[in-house]
Amino acid sequence: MEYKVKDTGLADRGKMHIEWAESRMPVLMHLRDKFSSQKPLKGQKIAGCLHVTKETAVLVKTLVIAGAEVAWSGCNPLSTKDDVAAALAVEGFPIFAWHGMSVEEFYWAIEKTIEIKPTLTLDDGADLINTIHQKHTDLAKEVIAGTEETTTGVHRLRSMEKAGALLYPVIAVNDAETKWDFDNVYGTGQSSIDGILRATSILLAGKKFVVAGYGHCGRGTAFRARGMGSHVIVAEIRPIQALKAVLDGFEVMPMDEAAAIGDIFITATGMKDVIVGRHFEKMKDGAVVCNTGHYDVEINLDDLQELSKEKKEVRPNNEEYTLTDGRKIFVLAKGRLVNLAAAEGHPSEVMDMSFANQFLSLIRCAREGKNLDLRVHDIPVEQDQELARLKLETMGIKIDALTNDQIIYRDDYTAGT
Ligand code: RBV
Repeated sequence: MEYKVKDTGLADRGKMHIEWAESRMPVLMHLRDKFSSQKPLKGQKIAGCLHVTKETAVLVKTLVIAGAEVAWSGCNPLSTKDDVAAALAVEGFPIFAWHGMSVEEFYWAIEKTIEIKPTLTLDDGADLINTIHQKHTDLAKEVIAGTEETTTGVHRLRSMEKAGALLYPVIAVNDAETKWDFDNVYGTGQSSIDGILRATSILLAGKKFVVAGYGHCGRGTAFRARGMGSHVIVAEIRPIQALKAVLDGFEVMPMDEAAAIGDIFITATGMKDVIVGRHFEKMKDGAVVCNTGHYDVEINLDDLQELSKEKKEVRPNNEEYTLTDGRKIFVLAKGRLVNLAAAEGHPSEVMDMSFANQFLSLIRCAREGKNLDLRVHDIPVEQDQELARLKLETMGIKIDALTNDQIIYRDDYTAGT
């Protein structure tokens, strides 16, 4: 079995982290148990491209227990937890991921996973699907379907669908309510704050905290920053999202204005060039800038480099740029997602639902075989509700149910005042 990780000597620590995650992911563990004898993924070869974290390890092990053969790479050069990767390698999983890999190594790793000749693919950001579509169209014919974990990836896949470029169907796991209303909101909110704190150790209370983008991720981050006592400012381009931010009690203004005010900036937009040269020119001395969107395109670091005379790493994941006028701006995690690069990504409890959705979606693909239409599919509502029900059950929380009489009332369109 081939693999490439940083250091297999880290495996013991990785194994403990994975066990810790397993103890916090009861829904996925329940499904693992449920499908362990049935083996619905038997005969399936799954290439996966998703952050190598303790939570992902729980998913990978679950897929194999359900009968699949897997090959795995990380979906970001800075998000791999080397101890977890080591544990997976030592346990016999073909894994190609290490922290700090170059962009060339990143694509090399994806190519290694494609050697498995996948029947199913699992993406976070659509880099694996893209590689298959661009370089292995012959192999795409053999792929039954794929799944996509994140907003940016689903966006790209919908563009591919529109352009008629999609070669096999994909399930948009991101768009499940039990994914984006939890992982994207509470996961990103907590883990982004976690990343900022680990990289800076600064006090959040009293700081002007600028959040660019008020989608699920930005909203989660804004709420958690407020919870820590920051004064939160939101920058948006969409009127409805901006209005939501206003009514949620945040100050809303364009980035051109916020740039001069903020102490901490975080981008969560999925768009490129959200913070560029003219913003850096206005920023206060000591401003901290980071990103929690999928790609490292939101903060234009070339612009910052051009304005700077010196750059040095002052703490792990924290680079100080000294501008020619003497001001210092601190960039976290090289503008890559701060929550995964500087911290451990979303907490296990929330990845529990995201990855349960991944697992059930891959089982659905295997069951459907070639019957799925060639398009981007949503998660069935029943799956969403069932996962929420299971999650509540594992939390020991009971809820009400409608009586028959209430169901009749609900469906009776003649009822009035
Ligand atoms: N994400 N995974 C983790 N702990 O494994 N944390 C975050 C983890 C995923 C999350 O689902 C999001 O959609 C994606 O990373 C962004 O790349």
